[in-house]
Amino acid sequence: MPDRRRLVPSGAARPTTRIVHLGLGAFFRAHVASYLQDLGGWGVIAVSLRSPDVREKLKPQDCVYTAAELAEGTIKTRLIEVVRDVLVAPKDQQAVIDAMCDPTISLVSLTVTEKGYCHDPATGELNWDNPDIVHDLTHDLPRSAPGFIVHALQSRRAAGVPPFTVLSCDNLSDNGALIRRVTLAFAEQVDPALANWISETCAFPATMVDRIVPATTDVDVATVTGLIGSHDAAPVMHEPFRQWVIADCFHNETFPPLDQVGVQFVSDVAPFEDMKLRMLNGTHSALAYLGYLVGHRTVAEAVTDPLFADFVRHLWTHEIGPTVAAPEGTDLSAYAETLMSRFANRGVAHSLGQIAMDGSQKLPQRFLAPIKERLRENQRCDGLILCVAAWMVYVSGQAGKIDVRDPLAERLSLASADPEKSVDNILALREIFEPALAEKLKVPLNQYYADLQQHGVRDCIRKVLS
Ligand code: CS2
Repeated sequence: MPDRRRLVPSGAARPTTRIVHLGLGAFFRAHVASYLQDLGGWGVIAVSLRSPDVREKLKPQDCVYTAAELAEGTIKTRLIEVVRDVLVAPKDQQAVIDAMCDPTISLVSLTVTEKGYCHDPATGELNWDNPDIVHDLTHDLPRSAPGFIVHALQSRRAAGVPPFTVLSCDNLSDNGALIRRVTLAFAEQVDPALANWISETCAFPATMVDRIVPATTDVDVATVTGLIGSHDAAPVMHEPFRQWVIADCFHNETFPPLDQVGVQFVSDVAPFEDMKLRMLNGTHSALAYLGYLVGHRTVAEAVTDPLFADFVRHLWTHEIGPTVAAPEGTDLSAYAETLMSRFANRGVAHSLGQIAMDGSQKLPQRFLAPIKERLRENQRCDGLILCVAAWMVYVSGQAGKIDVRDPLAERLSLASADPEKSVDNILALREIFEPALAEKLKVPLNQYYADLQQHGVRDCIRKVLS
């Protein structure tokens, strides 16, 4: 864009760095950073754990970028200036550790997606065979999120610096307990005394985060550039809604007073998290697999298809809703209707392919946990089982027609190579399915898998609704 001036900071004072954030995706920049921008005073060193792309775009514009709020027919832009520096972990490992060890850093937050926890999704335990964990246990400088956290805490302890708080902001059940568990397991291997110190002194509050943030496209870059009159190489697009609920386990100056900007500090995050993870993320994944197979490409497109809207409402009312112990005072059907209008927002082009990614890491908390509860109580959950079958069809890749992105993609493709045995082979993947649940799902999943191929998605949905 040689004819456009590059985006520059506004000139307002920038906040001092007090947070290191791992995982520089669009979600962090549209959610966590937007709250910090409202709050003021808390700057962030953002770390990309993999690709240097965003750094290359952000650094020339001094790490500022536009957050564009997408309502139907209108776009509101806002400059976000809380990111003070960007590091790329594979290249700047020591710099990342140094930043995390700086005594002025009191918080390390994470949006590294489900697979970034290097855990076994079926059990929630650290996966010792994860290649990043194998690497981190045999090298001085880490590359995984748990590896960076443990190395940095080890250096802080050695230097007599108190630990930072670790704040997981990913869509995982009991995310605080999960990051605590994988951190302690890793630390135990490095030095049991370190694990002990972490266990006694370091806080890992649970959180629930919510904002729909589609991946930024080239068209978005051009649109934002047109709106703001200068070239922003790294804008983020997001819906108007946002919510952040954090477990209230600290009352001191080491944690940003986010309650001043609408974040809820609560004693128990679980009801918020269960509700959001199952109602929102669960039906997102339902739409992703079933919708994709009939040719829909965005969430808004899928829910304006009446059969899909009915199916999502069926899941909320009859299968998922009954498993959710909503937070006190929450009307679950009103929550569901708000979700429907958020999904239907045509301003947000939220691609089903984006949501379908990493299904092996998402299935347990989105589909399998509610299925387990429904089966235990002898209640129907055929809609949810259909969603799992649709995921199985999706990950079979349909002879190269679907670009399956998943850390287990290779094993999923091998498992589904023989159409007669696909379901049983996929059910045998212990990282995803516990043996007892796999056994219970064998018959209905084989049935739905065959029905999906023979009669198609629409017939199967009609069968569930009938
Ligand atoms: C989505 C989430 O990609 C996905 O799996 O379900 O990113 C979803 O948009 C957010 O959790 C909404 O808060």
